[in-house]
Amino acid sequence: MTTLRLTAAQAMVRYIAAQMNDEGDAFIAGMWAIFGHGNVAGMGEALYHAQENLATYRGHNEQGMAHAAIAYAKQSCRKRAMAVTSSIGPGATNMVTAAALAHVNRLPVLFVPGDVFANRGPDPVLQQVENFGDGTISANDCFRPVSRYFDRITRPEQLLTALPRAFATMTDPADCGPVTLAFCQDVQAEAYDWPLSFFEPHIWHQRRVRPDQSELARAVDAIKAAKKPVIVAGGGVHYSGACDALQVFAEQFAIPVVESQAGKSALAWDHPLNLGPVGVTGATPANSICEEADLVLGVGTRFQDFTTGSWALFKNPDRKLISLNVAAYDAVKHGAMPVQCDARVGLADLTSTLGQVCFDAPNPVLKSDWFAAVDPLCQAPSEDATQSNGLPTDQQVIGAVQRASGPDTVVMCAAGTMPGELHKLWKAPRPGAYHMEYGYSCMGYEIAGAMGIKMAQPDRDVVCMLGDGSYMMMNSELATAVMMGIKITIVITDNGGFGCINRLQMGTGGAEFNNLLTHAEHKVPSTIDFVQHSASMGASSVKAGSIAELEKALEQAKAATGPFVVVIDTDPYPSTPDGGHWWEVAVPEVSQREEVNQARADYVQNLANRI
Ligand SMILES: Cc1ncc(C[n+]2csc(CCOP(=O)(O)OP(=O)(O)O)c2C)c(N)n1
Ligand SMILES: [Mg+2]
Repeated sequence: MTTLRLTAAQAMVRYIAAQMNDEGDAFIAGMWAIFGHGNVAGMGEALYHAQENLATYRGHNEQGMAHAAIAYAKQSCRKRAMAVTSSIGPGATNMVTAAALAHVNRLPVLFVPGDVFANRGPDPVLQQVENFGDGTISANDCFRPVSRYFDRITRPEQLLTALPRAFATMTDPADCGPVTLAFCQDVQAEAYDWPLSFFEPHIWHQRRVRPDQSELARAVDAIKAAKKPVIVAGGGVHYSGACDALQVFAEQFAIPVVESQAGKSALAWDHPLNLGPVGVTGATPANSICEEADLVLGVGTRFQDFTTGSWALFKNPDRKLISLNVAAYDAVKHGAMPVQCDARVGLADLTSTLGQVCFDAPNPVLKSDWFAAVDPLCQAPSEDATQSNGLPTDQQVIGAVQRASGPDTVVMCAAGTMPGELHKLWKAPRPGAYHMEYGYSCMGYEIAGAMGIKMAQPDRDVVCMLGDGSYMMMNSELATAVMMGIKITIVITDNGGFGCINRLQMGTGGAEFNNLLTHAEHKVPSTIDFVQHSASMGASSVKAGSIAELEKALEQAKAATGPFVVVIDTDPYPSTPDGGHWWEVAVPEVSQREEVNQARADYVQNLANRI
């Protein structure tokens, strides 16, 4: 056996660089790294010598780097991913939130946190979390519940099995998610004689699981027996590359399609069968169809509460549920009839097996009425129109961004007011035009995520919609984007705090408290200047005092070569009232506040709709 003597870190890097997808690209497009104790000597040295085959990117915060990696994978429809390495201790645990984000959204990312000495000689080392009762525990055990595959590398040769398992997990459509290889720092530096064959290029083909024939037959019978079916398109439609197959299927049988946050843009917004956003942040066309549907066919959706209106949306008492999903876990949720398979092949099989059935196409008035109601909300206010407090609304901001966008624009977001408003209002012309991290809805995903999207698809314009709260939560990757020359447009809507949670608080009968900055126990009023703050990191930054100025700024942004930030003050109170379905948020059973008691009564009443 021909062998090559390398350290374990050198071997890991060499192996990673040799893993390909079935489109001829390296599966791991690069490794984000912040070095410190526990990875600088081992991984750092290995990455330095491997730069031609595996790029290293330096960020400013481990969580932010991981967000960029995850957004890269999501925008690449999981065809490509990135790795992130950190020092031991705080560098590592900074990535745990991002690991959870990737886990919830079923997105691949390779985490390589440094770990304590396997030989335990110098214990306790700097940043070591000592467990009094278990010598095998380190800070990295926090990754276990948020990793699809976890291993601690305590001997070099463990990589011979751990790395293939890691890639098998990241490239498996059902198991796909974050992988953590906690890498003991002494082991990183240790040499071993590796079989040369370990480093040969390896292609990971996308597995397209065909449906079991009897599951398919049962689903076909159920669809044939239905009168009012509806398709709920989830993120799996995108990850499987099934948008065209979905369109063919929907058109052949005239079945309406509704879209979850992750599914949005599967069909063009103006396709007659695309009834648009569904659920809590959904619109009237989709939600009214879903309320009456006697058959709900979920495709690549994990049916989270925002999609199902906390399971109160699909309220037809005769309603059947089919879940076409590559993961068994999702395929059987809520008593669904499972069709466990890849979305693309499953939809194609359904199309060819269903025969001649055809349903009544949805009434186009549903959509025209909806747009007649909400389009005016997105229009620029006329010069003399004054808002209740003189501030533009988030809907008007969305309208301005939409008007400045082209077919290749990707709008992205994760938390705050904007995800709900964009789900309802954004008109996505084609797959990939809408990138929403709404599985974990993690504040702070946005700027780093926008950077990852642009790295995945440099030819598309990326617009990051960002609340002032999310900006304050995590903005340091803006400096990274500046330094890497990554052109993204960031629209900061400054409504003086946590606007959406303030509204949720009011909606559940609560007093306005501790969400907007004006309602917090602060001694000095906020004077945060987002323009100066972002400019100090090197971004081009402007303030827009009105929607008209925002429109001008968005034009200016087109000529920018790096990040371009537009800050606009918005009204924290309005949100689009129409369309959205009830969301279950537990309201206190006992309160001194009459509004809370009333909200509790409404809550109990709404609970009765859940089936
Ligand atoms: C890391 C994290 N912490 C807390 C939350 C809960 N949360 C969701 S939205 C939000 C407020 C967002 O404020 P901002 O970004 O300003 O958006 P706005 O609603 O004001 O438009 C909070 C606190 C979260 N989603 N993520
Ligand atoms: Mg805000």
